[in-house]
Amino acid sequence: MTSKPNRRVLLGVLALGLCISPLALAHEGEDHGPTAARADAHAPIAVMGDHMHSAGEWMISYRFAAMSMSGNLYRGNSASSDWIAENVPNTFFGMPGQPPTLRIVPQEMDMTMHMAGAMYAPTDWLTLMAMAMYMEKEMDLVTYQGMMGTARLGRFTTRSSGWGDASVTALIRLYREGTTQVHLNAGLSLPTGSITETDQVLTPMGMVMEMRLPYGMQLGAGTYDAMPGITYLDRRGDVSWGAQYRGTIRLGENDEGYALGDAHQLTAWAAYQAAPWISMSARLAARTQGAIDGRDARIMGPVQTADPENYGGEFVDLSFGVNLIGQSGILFDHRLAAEFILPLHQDPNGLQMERDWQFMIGYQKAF
Ligand SMILES: [Cu+2]
Repeated sequence: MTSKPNRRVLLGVLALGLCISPLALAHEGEDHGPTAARADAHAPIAVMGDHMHSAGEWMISYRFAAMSMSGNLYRGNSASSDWIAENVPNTFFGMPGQPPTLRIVPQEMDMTMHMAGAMYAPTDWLTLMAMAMYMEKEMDLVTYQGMMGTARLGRFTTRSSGWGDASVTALIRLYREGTTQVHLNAGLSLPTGSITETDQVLTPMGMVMEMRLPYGMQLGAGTYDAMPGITYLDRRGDVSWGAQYRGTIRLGENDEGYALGDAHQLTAWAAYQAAPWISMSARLAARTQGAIDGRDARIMGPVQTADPENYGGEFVDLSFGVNLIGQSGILFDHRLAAEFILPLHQDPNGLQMERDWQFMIGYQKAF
């Protein structure tokens, strides 16, 4: 049931990689022009704000990301849909028409993101960065008939799409000595993404109603968020490594009366540069995020995603990536990178969908 567009993306990446490699190889050793940057001068593509630029330099970037989830985890263990429908309490029970247990159970979720970024360094110790994002979310759910039992009424799909939250970041150099570099990431996320998306929902009573979608299907946080961070980079020969901390601290609550949980992420990676045009990386990332604080009075229903407690948790991911950079000809200094992200450990709060994988591909060009 995994969606076909995602497979097409994977094939596309492989094809691009195959196209670039012979070209880069063919020109190796006959390049008398300016030297291109190293492939491993940038961190794996899913790490944001990893590098700085020299004074006067610009960079534009485009990233595409896909993420897939299926099945459910309840307090860390796999839970079947039927079991959830009969056993997990509905936090809205007691309000008119609300059944005692959850009667609508998410089956699958797919998310895609398009991210456009620009970087500019007014001076050597400062690089400015802006990012905008467009997202598409899709969730398949099963509705169980009535107030109890495991009779399935039907399956339906909810969708949302539009601009997500934009961000602006200043990267401030703290230290550079030889190959060792450390910089601060001072970011601000702007509430440009919608938090009032609606779609049609099949209720346990068999009605189809237009409702506000749960928190996880909204496109933005609705809050200004501080994004502090610090990044460390180093290298020896063809091996490079780095580490980054990044926080997301919600500054107050949004117009609908809640704030997503604060998040903290620590990631570390190592890359091996097999040739100047290609480096391969492995990366570990640990992330912790709090549950949602407050609630949106319009988000209600016998479904896990309507409960603010069923958000956040602790997650550890393992990623494998490749960075390519053209060394000559028309590909000179064009970067293409991809990263495949697998969950190593997931301990989501309450009841949440299980994360399967994430994938990101990005293009970058400096001027
Ligand atoms: Cu850049």
